[in-house]
Amino acid sequence: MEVVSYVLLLINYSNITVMNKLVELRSEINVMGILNVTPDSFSDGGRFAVPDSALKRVESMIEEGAAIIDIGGESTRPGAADVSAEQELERVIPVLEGVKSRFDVLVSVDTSKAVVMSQAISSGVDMINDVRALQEEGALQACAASDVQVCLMHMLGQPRTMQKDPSYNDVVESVCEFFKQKLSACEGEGISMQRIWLDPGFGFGKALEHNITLLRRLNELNRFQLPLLIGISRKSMIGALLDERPVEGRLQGSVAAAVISAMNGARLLRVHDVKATVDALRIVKAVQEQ
Ligand code: 9MG
Repeated sequence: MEVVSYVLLLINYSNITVMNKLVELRSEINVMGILNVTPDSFSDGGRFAVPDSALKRVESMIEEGAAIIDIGGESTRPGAADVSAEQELERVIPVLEGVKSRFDVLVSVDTSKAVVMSQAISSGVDMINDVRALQEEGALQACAASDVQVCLMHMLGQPRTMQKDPSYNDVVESVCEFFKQKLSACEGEGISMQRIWLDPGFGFGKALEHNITLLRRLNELNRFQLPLLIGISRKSMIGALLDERPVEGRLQGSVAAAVISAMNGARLLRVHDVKATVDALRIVKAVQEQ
């Protein structure tokens, strides 16, 4: 076989493999492993800012069963400072390219900036995970010009101020109304619904009672018939429910919240503790499949 045909065959094969993985990602319950590449990351102390150690962390998350790795270069914890696009690009792109060249795994990039989205798309990202739901300038267009998956997350306000007394009449209905508007913006830009994920944004402009209500009524978000991505791992809500437990002691609470989410329809759990969550979700799947 000619070299050119052989290369084309390989490219087609790898596209089919990625497509199969995406179909599986949208239809089964899976785990997304978190890889923060921010110096001020709240849960890993910034240990993974250097690409080499980041790659080791990715390898172990894959071995533990993560279906997708979420790389983030902007801290979105409450009160976090803004980062420039240049800083974000410097942090995220080498890690994304390193992961894509070494591992056969889906990768998402957690960003709100159009320029970072576009660069990540050129570097082979599979999903854009945007906590600002494509509201920043150029973000809708950057995603529309690609075929990557897109996660639209609900947030009230901005990370710097979002936890200052958030208030809702009905948090579930507010989140649904927000999704309606963002889905219509996506449709208007030509982003197909087959690429969209929804995320209620636990801890993003929500008091403890709002987070509990969202978890209890999560199944109401299934009205959009789109896969739900849930990020609840080690969040302050878990700490608050465990007598202000610090981040290191939130494993069991986080796994319990992941199980509740999966029982209520979540398809993708964004977590720090991959193995424990994967094990717990195997129990959920066995019960759901019977
Ligand atoms: C980046 N990031 C931090 N928390 C998150 C959450 O709850 N959901 C999503 N999609 N991304 C998050």
